[in-house]
Amino acid sequence: MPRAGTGLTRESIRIDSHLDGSGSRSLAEDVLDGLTRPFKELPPKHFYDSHGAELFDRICELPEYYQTRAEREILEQRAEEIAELTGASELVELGSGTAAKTRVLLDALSSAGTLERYIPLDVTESMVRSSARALVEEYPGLSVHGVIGDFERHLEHIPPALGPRVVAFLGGTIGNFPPGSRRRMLRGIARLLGAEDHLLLGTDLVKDPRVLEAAYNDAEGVTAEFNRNVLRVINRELDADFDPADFEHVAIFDEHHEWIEMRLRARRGLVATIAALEMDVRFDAGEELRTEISAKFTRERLQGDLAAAGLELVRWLTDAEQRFALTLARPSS
Ligand code: SAH
Ligand code: AVI
Repeated sequence: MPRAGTGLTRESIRIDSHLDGSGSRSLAEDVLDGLTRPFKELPPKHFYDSHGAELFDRICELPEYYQTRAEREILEQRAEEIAELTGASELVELGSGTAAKTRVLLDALSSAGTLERYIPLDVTESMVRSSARALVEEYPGLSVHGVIGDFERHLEHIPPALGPRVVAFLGGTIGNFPPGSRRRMLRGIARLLGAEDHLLLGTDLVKDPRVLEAAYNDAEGVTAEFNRNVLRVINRELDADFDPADFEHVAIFDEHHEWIEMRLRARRGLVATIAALEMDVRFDAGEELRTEISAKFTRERLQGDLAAAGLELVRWLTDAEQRFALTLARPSS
C-alpha cells in the first residue's frame, strides 16, 4: 500500500502524493520487464516527466494533431448541456495534465451554480500542483484536492464524493491502454461512480490512416522528441546511457487493431547499460521498442467497452468533422 503524502493544505488546496519514490520503482520494474522481452515494450506513462509534459503540450498545438482542437470544439458546444444533465458539484479528472480544456467544463458548472470541488489526478507532480494553484485563483470558492498518483494503481485514493460528480478522462488517453487493460480501467472508473454520477470520456475516432499517421509524424518532429524522451527519463532515473539520437521515431496505423503504434527503432546495433538495474540491453540494427499504442474508436466498440464495465451511454457527442467523440455515460440501470 503506498503511503499517502503529507496532505499539505493551503487555503482551498489539498494535494496528496501517492508516488513517494514508487514512480521510479515502477519505471525500474517496467524497464526490467519490458526491455528483456523478445519484443521490447514500455508503457507510455513514463513519457511524462516535466519535459515530456511540455512536449505533449506542444503536440496539442501542432497543425497535424487535431484531437485537442476537436475535443475542445465539442466541449465548447456541449459543456452547458453536460452541466445540466449531470448537475455536478465535483469534477474528478484522470490524467489531468495542464487542465487546459477542463476550464470549459469548470466554466459551465460554475455558471450552473453547482461547482464546488475539482479533483485532478496525474503522475506529473508539477502539473497537479501548478494547475491547482491556477484554478483556485481563477474560480473563487473552488476547492481543489489534487492527487499525485498512477491512475492504474491509485484510484482508491480519490476522495469520496460530497455530491454528484463527473469523472472526466479526456484527450483520448483511454486509447493508450491495450483492450484488456482498457476494460479493467473502465471497470475501475465505474467503481468510483454512484447512482447520480457520470463518466465523461474522450476518444479519438477511426478515420483515414493518412490523417492519423500525420498526427503522430508531425513535420516539426515534436512527437519524435516526445517519443525519445522516454530514453532520457530512463537515463536520468536509472543511470542509463542510451543516446536518443541512436533511435528513429516510428508511428504507423495498424489497420487490423485500429490503433496507432509508436516505436523507437535502433539505427544501429548497440548495447546500453542501465546501471541502476546492473543490466545491459542489446538492440540489433532495426530492432524496435514499442512505446505507445493509441487506439481509435467507433461508437460500437466504445459502447461494448462501456457495457462490459457496467456503464451505459447517455450522450455521444462529436465535433462537426466527426474526428473525435466525447461520451457521457452512467452506471447501467
Ligand atoms: N487530459 C489532458 C492531458 C492528456 S496527456 C488533455 O486532454 O490534454 C495524458 C496525461 O495523463 C498526462 O498528463 C500524463 O501525465 C497523464 N498520465 C499518463 N499515464 C498516467 C498514469 N498511469 N497515471 C496518471 N496519469 C497518467
Ligand atoms: C495522451 N494520449 C492520448 C496521446 C495520444 O495521442 O495517444 C499521447 C500522444 N502520443 C503521441 N502524440 C500524442
